[in-house]
Amino acid sequence: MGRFHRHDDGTVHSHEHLSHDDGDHDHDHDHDHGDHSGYVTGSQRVEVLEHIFAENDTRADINRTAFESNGIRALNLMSSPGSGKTTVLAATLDELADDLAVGVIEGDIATDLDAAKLGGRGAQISLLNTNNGFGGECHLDAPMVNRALQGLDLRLLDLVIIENVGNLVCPAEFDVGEHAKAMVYSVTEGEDKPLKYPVMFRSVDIVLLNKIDLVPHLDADVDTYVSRVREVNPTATILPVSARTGEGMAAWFEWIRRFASATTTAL
Ligand SMILES: Nc1nc2c(ncn2[C@@H]2O[C@H](COP(=O)(O)OP(=O)(O)OP(=O)(O)O)[C@@H](O)[C@H]2O)c(=O)[nH]1
Ligand SMILES: [Mg+2]
Repeated sequence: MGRFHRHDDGTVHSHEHLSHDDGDHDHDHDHDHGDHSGYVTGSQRVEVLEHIFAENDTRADINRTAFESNGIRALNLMSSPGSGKTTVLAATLDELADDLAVGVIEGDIATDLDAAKLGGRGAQISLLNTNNGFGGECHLDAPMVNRALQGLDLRLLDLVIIENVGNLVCPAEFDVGEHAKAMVYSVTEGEDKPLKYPVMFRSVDIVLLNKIDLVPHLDADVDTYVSRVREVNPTATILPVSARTGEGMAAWFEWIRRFASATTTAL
């Protein structure tokens, strides 16, 4: 059976990986723009989707229990490819190294490039390549994170940060057992993105508006970016930052310390 997930335009995106134990399989990127789904009725398709998300959510609860029974807070960090997740993470690990035991689940379709960049900064790193038994998925789901937890010694950790696969749509649809969702949105992406791809922007607790060091070189206005995020998410914390220069990063470090020390999901 295929795995489907919802896109904001209502189309359904299928993958062949409901079972994660069936080895490598093809990544089916057919988008269902008409009824080529093989389902007899729309309600049949809805039932399948509900089943798939219910299965994910059950596994997410297992992950959350694993975090909480070890006193860990978990953050799901998402963005388009290249917005700056790894650069933000590297600075964050350096900042927190003396006070908090941090674990990173590094989700990428392929390579250990990001995991290597984060090594040597005092954190435990567990790499999960989705093209290694997970069909090259464009997001992490709860079973994948569950697998990656085996690469961390949870008893020693205070905080786990999950760097999701770079993708502006799919990762937001899957609860992986985190306590909060964060996203990096860079000024090079264009100010229209919250309106065009609202699902992730709506889902997050905090948006890091990254690469503000580039504003003088772009036809970009930080206030417009902030107000576009606000249009789709009135409550998220929005922090303009440059992971490159460090500008604005103190506010992020303060946020993540507060998040890590919270004992409930209240931020
Ligand atoms: N000028 C500037 N460049 C940045 C900043 N943050 C990240 N970059 C650069 O942007 C590029 C992508 O950064 P990454 O941190 O790899 O982005 P990512 O979101 O982890 O990328 P994927 O994991 O591939 O999705 C790299 O060349 C970074 O050096 C920033 O604040 N300013
Ligand atoms: Mg990265």
